[in-house]
Amino acid sequence: MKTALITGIAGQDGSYLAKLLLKKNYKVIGLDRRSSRDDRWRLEYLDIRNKVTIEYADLTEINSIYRIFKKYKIEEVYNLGAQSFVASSFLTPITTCDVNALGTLRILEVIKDLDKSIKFYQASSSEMYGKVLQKKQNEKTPFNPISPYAVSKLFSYYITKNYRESYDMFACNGILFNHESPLRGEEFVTRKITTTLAEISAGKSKCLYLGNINSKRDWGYAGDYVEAIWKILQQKKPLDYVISTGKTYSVKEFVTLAASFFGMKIIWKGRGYEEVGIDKKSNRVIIKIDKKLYRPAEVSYLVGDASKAKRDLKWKPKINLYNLVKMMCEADAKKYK
Ligand code: NAP
Ligand code: F7E
Repeated sequence: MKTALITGIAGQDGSYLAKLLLKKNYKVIGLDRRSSRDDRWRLEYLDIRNKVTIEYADLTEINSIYRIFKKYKIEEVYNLGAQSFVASSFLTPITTCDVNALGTLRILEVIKDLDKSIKFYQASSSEMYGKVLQKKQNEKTPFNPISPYAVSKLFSYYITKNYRESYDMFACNGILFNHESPLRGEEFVTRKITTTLAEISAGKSKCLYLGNINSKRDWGYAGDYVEAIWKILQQKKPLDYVISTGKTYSVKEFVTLAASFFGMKIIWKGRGYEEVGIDKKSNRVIIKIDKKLYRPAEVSYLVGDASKAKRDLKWKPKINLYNLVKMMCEADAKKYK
């Protein structure tokens, strides 16, 4: 039985990955920070709350990380813990970098010090491409980050590569494009859309306020993406991989599709901040723009080329956007049945 450590186990990817590793007969240790709220709802949702071992620690405190590595014979580390919300990174850039950038370095230092044979996975992000310099982004596309979040992730990307090359460590980056699920945090746009439309449909809310609805993203399903994460650490050589679907859609297209699962047909009228979405059946404005939701710098277009993952990992996504949105809408609608 292998032992794996997942940082950020209470998050979306941490929970799905824990479920996958348990299925593969791993002993799963989860690094989680103490919270005054019970934030283990995702582990409960997947029915694995009592099957994983939780250790309290914080990525900003190296001693707490050391303690876990000394206590268990860890063989694989999946570093998923992060301040992962891009919009917040403009408000708390220093904390974001402490957790996302230095947090990675702290783990790498502990591994280098204690046992260099431990395999390490870093959760890198398509946000690193930022204002894109190539139409479809792959492992060779130059990075051009435009948020504190993206800059913090770029530090981690390079420090992971640097420890691999300098100290012969099995350290890899997965450059994952956006991936969603019913377990996605409600602050991210996809889940904000599906939860608010469920509320509107149940008469609990009147309007969905959004920022830049023309932004385009390559959205996949988190359950598919954690399979790729695991596969990256099972390869013979430590390498970096782009994980994506290869298709891109605007936020507006996501809203229109999600609304259809609630029996609504959206007609878009107006432009810019004045644009609204009207539900044709009720003839009510149910989507409005709130300019406060725009970011100081906006990544307007992302689409990944995961050919290398397809070739080496034999990985491809199973769930397309239609089925992903359907799954999320059905899960959120259940609350009101
Ligand atoms: P998530 O749901 O926000 O989970 C992140 C987890 O990290 C949370 O459980 C959070 O704990 C924990 N965390 C935050 N600060 C910490 C600290 N100081 N010490 C220890 N843990 C801390 O994010 P996700 O969607 O699962 O993403 C997983 C990873 O992949 C993140 O690194 C993210 O940046 C990266 N990524 C995500 C995507 C995507 O589309 N989902 C794409 C590319 C890369 P709390 O619950 O206490 O806040
Ligand atoms: O925004 C636009 C917003 O916050 C997507 C993280 O997992 O993926 C995620 O980062 C787009 C942006 O995700 C609202 O401006 C419009 O263009 O869902 P999001 P993200 O910023 O792409 C990457 C790969 C990560 O690594 C991150 O950890 O949607 N948008 N209106 C809005 N976004 C939000 N959140 N809320 C709105 O009202």
